[in-house]
Amino acid sequence: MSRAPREDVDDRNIEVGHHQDHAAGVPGVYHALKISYEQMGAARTTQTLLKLNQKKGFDCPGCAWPEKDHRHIAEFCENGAKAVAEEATKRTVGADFFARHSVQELNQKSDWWLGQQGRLVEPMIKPAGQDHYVPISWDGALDLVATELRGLDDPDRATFYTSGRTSNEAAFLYQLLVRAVGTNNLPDCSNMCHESSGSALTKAIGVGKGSVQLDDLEQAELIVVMGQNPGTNHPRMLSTLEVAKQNGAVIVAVNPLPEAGLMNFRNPQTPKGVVGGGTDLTDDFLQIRIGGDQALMMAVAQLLLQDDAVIDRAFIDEHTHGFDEYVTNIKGLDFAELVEATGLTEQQVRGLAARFTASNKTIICWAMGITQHKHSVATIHEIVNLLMIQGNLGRPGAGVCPVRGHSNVQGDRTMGIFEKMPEWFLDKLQLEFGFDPPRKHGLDAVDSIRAMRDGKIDVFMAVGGNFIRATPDSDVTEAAMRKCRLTVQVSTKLNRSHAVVGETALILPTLGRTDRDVQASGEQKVTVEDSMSRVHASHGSLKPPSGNLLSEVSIISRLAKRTVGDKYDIPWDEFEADYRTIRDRISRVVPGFDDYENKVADPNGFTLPHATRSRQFPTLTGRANFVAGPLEYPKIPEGRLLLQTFRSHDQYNTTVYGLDDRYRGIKNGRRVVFVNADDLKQLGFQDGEMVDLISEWKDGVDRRAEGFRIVQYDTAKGCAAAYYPETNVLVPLDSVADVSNTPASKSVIVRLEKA
Ligand SMILES: Nc1nc2c(c(=O)[nH]1)N[C@H]1C(S)=C(S)[C@@H](COP(=O)(O)OP(=O)(O)OC[C@H]3O[C@@H](n4cnc5c(=O)[nH]c(N)nc54)[C@H](O)[C@@H]3O)O[C@H]1N2
Ligand SMILES: Nc1nc2c(c(=O)[nH]1)N[C@H]1C(S)=C(S)[C@@H](COP(=O)(O)OP(=O)(O)OC[C@H]3O[C@@H](n4cnc5c(=O)[nH]c(N)nc54)[C@H](O)[C@@H]3O)O[C@H]1N2
Ligand SMILES: [Mo]
Repeated sequence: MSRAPREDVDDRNIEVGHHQDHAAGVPGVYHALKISYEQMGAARTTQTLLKLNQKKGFDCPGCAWPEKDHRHIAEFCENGAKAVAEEATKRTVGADFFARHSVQELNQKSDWWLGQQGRLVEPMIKPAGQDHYVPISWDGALDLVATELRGLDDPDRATFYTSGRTSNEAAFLYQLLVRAVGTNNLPDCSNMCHESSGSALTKAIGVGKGSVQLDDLEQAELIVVMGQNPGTNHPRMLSTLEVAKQNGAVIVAVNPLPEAGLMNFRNPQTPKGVVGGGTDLTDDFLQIRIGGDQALMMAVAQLLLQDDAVIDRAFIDEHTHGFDEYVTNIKGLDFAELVEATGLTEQQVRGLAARFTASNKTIICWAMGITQHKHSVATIHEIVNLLMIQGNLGRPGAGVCPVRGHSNVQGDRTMGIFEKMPEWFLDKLQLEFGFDPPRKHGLDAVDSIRAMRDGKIDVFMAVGGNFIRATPDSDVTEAAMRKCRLTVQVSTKLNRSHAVVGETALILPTLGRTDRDVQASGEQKVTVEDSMSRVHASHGSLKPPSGNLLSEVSIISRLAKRTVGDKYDIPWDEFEADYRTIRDRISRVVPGFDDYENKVADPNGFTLPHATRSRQFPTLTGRANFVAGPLEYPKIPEGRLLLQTFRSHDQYNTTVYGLDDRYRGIKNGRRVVFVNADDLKQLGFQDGEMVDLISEWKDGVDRRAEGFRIVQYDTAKGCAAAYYPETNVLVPLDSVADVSNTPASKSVIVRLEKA
C-alpha cells in the first residue's frame, strides 16, 4: 500500500498561501490555547499549561530543549501546548471503539484520524486469526507475553523498541528486563534520529552528547544552526537565540529553506514580541543544497587553515590527535568542487569563513537536516574538526550542540537503551544484579526490520512510539511486522502500529507524562535528561483518563517478574512500589548519578558530567580526534530531485495534530511537495499540479507515493521537500547512513510523474 487511503482527509481542499518570515508571537499563543480547549476543556487547560515545565510540574513531552533555572510563569510554546493537549485530551478509545472498527478498517484511516480518537484506556488483544481487538485483563495480557518470551528458542528472536518519552526509571527497568531475557535487541527512535551524532561524537570526543549548556549559547559570539527548524521543533530554543543575539552573537542559518523561526522571532513572553516586529535572529542565511554541509565545513576549514593566526595551536598540540593528516586531507580538496557541492556562492562560503575567523567562541547546533544522510557521520566529523581548528571545545561559549528530539531520548540512552552498550556498562549490571548480561551486540531499528522480514523474529515489543510509521520503506516494514507471532505495543494513544501487527497483538495502555502516578508507597515522580545533560524530576498531576491504566514502570516490572522472576533475584515488586528503589540502583550502575535521589529533589535537577567541558577526551586515543575522510555529497541525476522528508508545524513526528503548516502557508492538507521555481520550469511542471513521487534506488524498485500537490517554494535548487510519515514509503530500507545505520530520510532521489 503506497498511499494511506484517506476518506477522512480530502486533499483537494489544500490551500496554499504565503510562507511566513517569522515565528510565534500572539498567533502562536492563540493556536496553542485553541487546540488545548478543544482537547481538554477550559479547566484542564489552565491546570496543565500552568504546570508545564515548572519546578514541581511535569516535563514537557514535546522536545528536549532545556529549561532556564528561573522560568517565566508561562514557559510553554505553541507546540509544547499541543503536545500536552494531545496527551491530556479527554477523548478516549475503549472496547466499544474496537468493537466498531476492525483492525483492517483502522489501517485505512489517516494518521491524523487515528491520533484524534483519544487516549487508550484498557488492555486489548487481537487474537490470532481475528480482525478485531477485544478486552483482556492485565494478568492475562502479561502472562501471554511472558509465556511467549519464555518459550523462545533463542532470546535473540525477540526485539524491544523504545521511543524517547520513556522516563529514566522505566528505561532502566526495560533494558534490565531485556538483558535478563538474554538479548541486546534494543532498537530505539534514536537509531532514526541522532544516532549519526552519537557515533561521530563518541569517536571524535569520547562522549556521544552535546557539550554546551544554555549559558554557553548565551555568551557565544557565533552560533551556526544547521539542518534544524527550531521555530517548529524546538520553539523554546528561539528564546535562547534571542538572548544570544542581544548579547551580540552572530547567528548563521544553514538550511535549504528559509524557515520562519530562524529568520525572525516574535517572543510572546516579551512586550516587543507581542506588539513589535520581533527579533531578526539570522544574520546570514545560507541556502545550502541538501547534503552539502560536509563540503561547506571542509571549504571553511580550507580557508581557515590558510591563516596560522586563526589556528589554536596550543589546544591542538595538547588535546588532539590526527591534525596533520586532517590538514593534508583538507588542503588536497578542490575548493571549486567544495563550493559547487554546497550550492552556495563562493562569496557566501568566504563570508562564513570570515564569521569563524572573527569569533572567539563558536557553537554549531544541528538536527535532522544533518543526521539523516548517507554521509552524516562524516559530516559531523567535519563539524567537530572545524570547531577544533580554533579550539572551540571545552571552553565557555563554544562547543557542539546536537539538538535532541524526544523529551527523554538522551536519558533513555544513558540508562542503557542501546543495542551496543559498552562492556563497562554490562559489567556494572552484572555486579549489581548478579547475572551475566549478553555481550553480543543486538539489532537496531533497521536491522530489526531486516530480521523480521527474514523470519528471524517471533516477538516485537515497543514501549512507546509508532514503529510502523517512523521507520522507512513502509511496504517492506509492514510486511515484516506481519510475520511476527506476537506484537506488543505499550502506548498512550492509538496509531498505525496498532493496525499493522503480528498474528496476535496486544495494546497495553499506559500513563503519560502528565498523569498522576500512584503506587503502593504513594505518589511517584520520574526523572528525565534534556538535550544538555541536565537531569530533573517530572511530576504528573492530572487524573488519568481511566482507572485501568498502568504506568510503564508497573507494566515492565510485572512483565519482568513473570518472565525472569524465578531466574534472578531482582526485586521487581519493590521497584514498582517505590521508584526511589530504582533510582538507587541507577545511582550504582550509571556514572554521574551518585546521590541521585537527593540531587533530583532540587527542582533545578543536576547536570551530568561531560568530559569535554574540562577538556578530557575519553576516546580510544585519549585525545580529541580529527577524523579525515573523502568529500561526499549526493549526486542528483538529470531530471530528478533530491527529496527531504520533514515535519510540518502541525505534527509531532508521526502524530499529526492538524492539517495546517502555518509557517509554510499550507492549510487543510499534507500531501504537498515543495519545489523550487527553476526546477519546476526545467522539469515542465507547474505550481498546483498533482504528481506522484517515485523514488529511485539501486535495487531498481520504484517506490511510489501518490497524489501530491506541487507547491512552488523557496527551496534550494534541485531540492524538494515533503512531509513524513506520508513519504516514508519512498525511503529504501537499505538507504542508510554509513556507520550509524540511520535511514537517509533527508536524501531521497525522486522523479515526479503527473498523477
Ligand atoms: N512540534 C514538534 N516538535 C518536535 C518534533 C515534531 O515532530 N514536532 N519532533 C522532535 C524530534 S524526535 C526531533 S528529532 C526534532 C526534529 O527537529 P528538526 O531536525 O528541526 O526536524 P525536521 O522537520 O526533520 O527538520 C529538518 C530541517 O533540516 C533542514 N534540512 C534538510 N536537509 C538538509 C541538509 O541537507 N542540510 C541542511 N543544512 N539542512 C537540511 C530542513 O529544511 C529542516 O529545516 O524535533 C523534536 N521536536
Ligand atoms: N521519513 C522520516 N522518517 C523519520 C524521521 C524523518 O525526519 N523523516 N524522523 C525520525 C525521528 S527523528 C524519530 S525520533 C522517529 C520517531 O519515532 P517514534 O518515537 O516511534 O514516533 P512518535 O510519533 O514520536 O510516537 C508517537 C506515539 O508514541 C506513543 N506515546 C506518546 N507518549 C507516550 C508515553 O509517554 N508512553 C508510551 N508508552 N507511549 C507514548 C503514542 O501512542 C503515540 O502515538 O521517527 C523517525 N522517522
Ligand atoms: Mo527524533
